[in-house]
Amino acid sequence: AFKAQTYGERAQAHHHTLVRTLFGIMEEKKTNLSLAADINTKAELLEIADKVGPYICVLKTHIDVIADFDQDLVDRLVALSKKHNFLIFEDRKFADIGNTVKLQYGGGVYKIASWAHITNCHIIPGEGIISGLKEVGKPLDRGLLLLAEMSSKGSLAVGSYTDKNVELAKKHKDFVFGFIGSRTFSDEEHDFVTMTPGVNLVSGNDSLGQQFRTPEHIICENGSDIIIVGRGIYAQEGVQPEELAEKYRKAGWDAYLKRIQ
Ligand code: 6AU
Repeated sequence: AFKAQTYGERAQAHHHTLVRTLFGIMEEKKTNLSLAADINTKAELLEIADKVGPYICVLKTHIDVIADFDQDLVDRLVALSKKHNFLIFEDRKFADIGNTVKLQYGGGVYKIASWAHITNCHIIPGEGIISGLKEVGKPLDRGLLLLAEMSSKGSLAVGSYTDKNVELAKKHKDFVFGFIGSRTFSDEEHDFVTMTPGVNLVSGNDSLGQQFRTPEHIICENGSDIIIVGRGIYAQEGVQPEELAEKYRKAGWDAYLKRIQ
């Protein structure tokens, strides 16, 4: 049912503050595109975030690959998120016990919870990882995605493990608002957001197990909500990232319009 509703309709009905904000941005900017900015210097990350900002709803970072990380980078990313109206998703993939992830999420070098609207985790340690992250993130109105599936070849996140993600998300829906996965996981009662990586305009693989599917497949057929695109946007020889971002924005949005029609 949620598959046929507009992002705007779902925003109005949603209990999670972050989802209302996210769907609102998506409607306003007509984009369900997230940039996976796997860039390794501060200057290049800021440059691409500023150029591609107008076309995306979410900027996804791997902050620990930035060689010259400093607090100024984070301050400037937050400023860009306000300038262009996008959310920041630190793709940290937490995977430890509750007490440890609390320290990793709230403190350390990166202080992720202080600037990232969204982060994600594996449920391999059990429910405590969600409870630990929630203690830090919920008071700040942050949101968590669970890795219900992965895009890589041979992923073990399938079957009953995937189902367990959905069960825990329902139990912690005051903080968990959705999943990394390839399709919708919503049912009649629960409206979850799915963000899907491994997206390219042409399907195929890279040499290290990544598997790419098209925006049409992911959004229209599978009912996912947001496409995450990295190398499709920033690694095309001779083509500007903003030009490619607009191409992916349009492909993702057209697939969404087809789905809700
Ligand atoms: O488009 P790409 O392949 O250049 O980038 C895909 C991005 C990378 C991965 O770390 C991430 O998506 N990712 C994730 C996420 C978002 O959690 C899960 C997954 O199953 N596969 C995947 O590629 O930044």
